[in-house]
Amino acid sequence: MNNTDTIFALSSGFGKSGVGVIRISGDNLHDFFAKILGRKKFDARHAYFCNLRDENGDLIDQCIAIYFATPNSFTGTDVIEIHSHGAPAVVNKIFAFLSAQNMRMAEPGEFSRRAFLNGKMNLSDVDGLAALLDAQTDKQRQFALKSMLGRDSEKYNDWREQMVEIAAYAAAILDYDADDLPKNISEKILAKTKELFSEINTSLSQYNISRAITHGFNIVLVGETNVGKSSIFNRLVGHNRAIVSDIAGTTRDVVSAQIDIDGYLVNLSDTAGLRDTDDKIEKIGIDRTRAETENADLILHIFCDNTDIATDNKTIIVINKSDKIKTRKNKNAIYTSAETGDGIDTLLSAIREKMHSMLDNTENALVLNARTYKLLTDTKYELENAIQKFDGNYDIFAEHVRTAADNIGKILGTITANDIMDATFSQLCLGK
Ligand SMILES: Nc1nc2c(ncn2[C@@H]2O[C@H](COP(=O)(O)OP(=O)(O)OP(=O)(O)O)[C@@H](O)[C@H]2O)c(=O)[nH]1
Ligand SMILES: [Mg+2]
Repeated sequence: MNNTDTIFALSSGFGKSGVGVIRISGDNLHDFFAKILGRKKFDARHAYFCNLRDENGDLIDQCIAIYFATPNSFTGTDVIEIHSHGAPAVVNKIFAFLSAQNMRMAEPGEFSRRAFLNGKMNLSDVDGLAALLDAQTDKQRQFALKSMLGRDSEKYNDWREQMVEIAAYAAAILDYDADDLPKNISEKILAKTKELFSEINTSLSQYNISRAITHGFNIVLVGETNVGKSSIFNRLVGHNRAIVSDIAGTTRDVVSAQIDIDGYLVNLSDTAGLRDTDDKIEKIGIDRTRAETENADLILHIFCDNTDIATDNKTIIVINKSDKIKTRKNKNAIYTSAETGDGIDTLLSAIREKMHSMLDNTENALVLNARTYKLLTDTKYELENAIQKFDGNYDIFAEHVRTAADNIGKILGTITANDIMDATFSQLCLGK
């Protein structure tokens, strides 16, 4: 991948659409823009009407074209946006024209990569952008947008700066007289490290929240065969997605559907009924049920009699076929009838309550993915080591905190070990 090539891609969705937006990024696009516009003078960030013509002068399409001059563009390079009609034939013709101009099709994520290399975004912002582009529901949009606009990187930068400062003071304790340093500096840096450790620990504990918002809140229906799991599943999804029959063991595989509840993405899974069986396929299905249960944020345990079993916070006990039950003895269960619709609203309210109690008021949760979670976990362990193994040796303490800061730097994609070293004394005021 060459970062100085001129690259292009369709930035809008491919397919029949009113407008297609083709983005071009390169080092000097000024003359090319003048050529397609047929005028020498133009302003950057100004929309121009353009009769886009191929090499033979034949009209390709009537477009709007905008020129963004480096560094004031998404990628930091020169950028041109061509807004053509969205028909695939038009877009393909423009692609052929651009290829003939010594430009090439961008690789996936190459525009963002340039934005990162040109300092327009750090890796954490890029993670936020990726989450935003994936957003299907309103809550996902809100969550990702904050991250993309730098809320997460602000927090990472703040943590990192504090760690650099702590490491610098720890190193200074070795090299300077106590009189030259702020009062009680050793206690202060230890306390500060403990504070950071606890903040990072809290953020890590919110990983599940981040996962549930970005990838969906997992709800799994489990229970014995024939209790009506698939029937309830269909009620919740709103159509007959899963097969229902009075034959025990109808559902053998996991059947999933995504629904939007109050702006949250919900992954709802119907599973194979639990029973002792010799059937090879059914057994595999039952194993899958168990695996789904492990990944569940909420389990709907379905029965069809007045069962009274203990439950945990992650489970809602549902007693189905209420149309056949005379007395409702279980006060902790929700009685439903997938047949008549009785109790389905109550069940939905209970689901909502569980979901909101896990996911609401988590404005401060970081958008964590596997990469950032791993690096943040490493950071936590470095701080933990700094605190727990501290025996008056500030050298080792500083080293742990520096490594912790390095890990945060890796999250942002902005740091090398030298960076920390350089920062150590230059940015500090040692009290004199
Ligand atoms: N009377 C009554 N029958 C129901 C109700 N819900 C489901 N049934 C019937 O119970 C039978 C089993 O329903 P399913 O939804 O297939 O049950 P399941 O738990 O998914 O069963 P498996 O997939 O075999 O584990 C079907 O004949 C349904 O029509 C209900 O609320 N009342
Ligand atoms: Mg079923």
